[in-house]
Amino acid sequence: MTKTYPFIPLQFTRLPATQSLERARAFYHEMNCRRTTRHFSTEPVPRELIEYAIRTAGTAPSGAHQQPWTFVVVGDPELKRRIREAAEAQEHLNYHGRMPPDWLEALAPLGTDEHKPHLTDAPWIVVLFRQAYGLAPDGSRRSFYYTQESCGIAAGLLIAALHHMGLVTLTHTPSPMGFLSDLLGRPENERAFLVMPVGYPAADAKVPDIKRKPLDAIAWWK
Ligand code: IYR
Repeated sequence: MTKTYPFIPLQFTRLPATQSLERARAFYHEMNCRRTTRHFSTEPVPRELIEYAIRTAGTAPSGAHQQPWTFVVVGDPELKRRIREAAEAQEHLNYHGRMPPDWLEALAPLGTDEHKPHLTDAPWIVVLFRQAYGLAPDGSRRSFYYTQESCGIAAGLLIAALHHMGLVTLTHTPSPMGFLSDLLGRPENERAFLVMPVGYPAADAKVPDIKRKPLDAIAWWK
């Protein structure tokens, strides 16, 4: 017989309306300062910060609370070098034939290319793997649900946590990502989902001068 979880009282602090608004504004302004940069410093970052960011990501809601994520944190310079080499090999194929012209055109304003120095400059690379299904130690499988959505939400919380602690990251999807399972020795149920170099920005880090869509372009009230 499948048992239910015991149900316990929700821990919830009701905030006064003024404080809610104050916090809403402050959090928006903080998050609106977040930028993705491709220019990282080689300065080390304490491991404890990355641990807290991953703990925060692990608070994400997930389908049936199956928590279908694994975070592999790479700090070893030789392993980072191998990841960069394999990612650049894939990206070379992407930029020189695999990506159709309209995709290349969409990327052109951002100035991206197959060179990924951030993968060796950043002190850490966090690779998020999505567990497509559950795998017990005896090899038996169990269905997992909404794993893409769950991992997307977890990645969002990780990015917010990193920004909040004063670090920068870059969301990288060096498609196809199968090489990461080999290099990082992951089990058959895990698929690389997102590669995120994490660190401090380089002193001369640059970002494209992009604008975000205003509220009235992204929300409709009915
Ligand atoms: N994965 C490639 C290409 C790329 C695709 C998109 I969509 C981007 O927003 C940025 C890059 C790369 O990382 O260069």
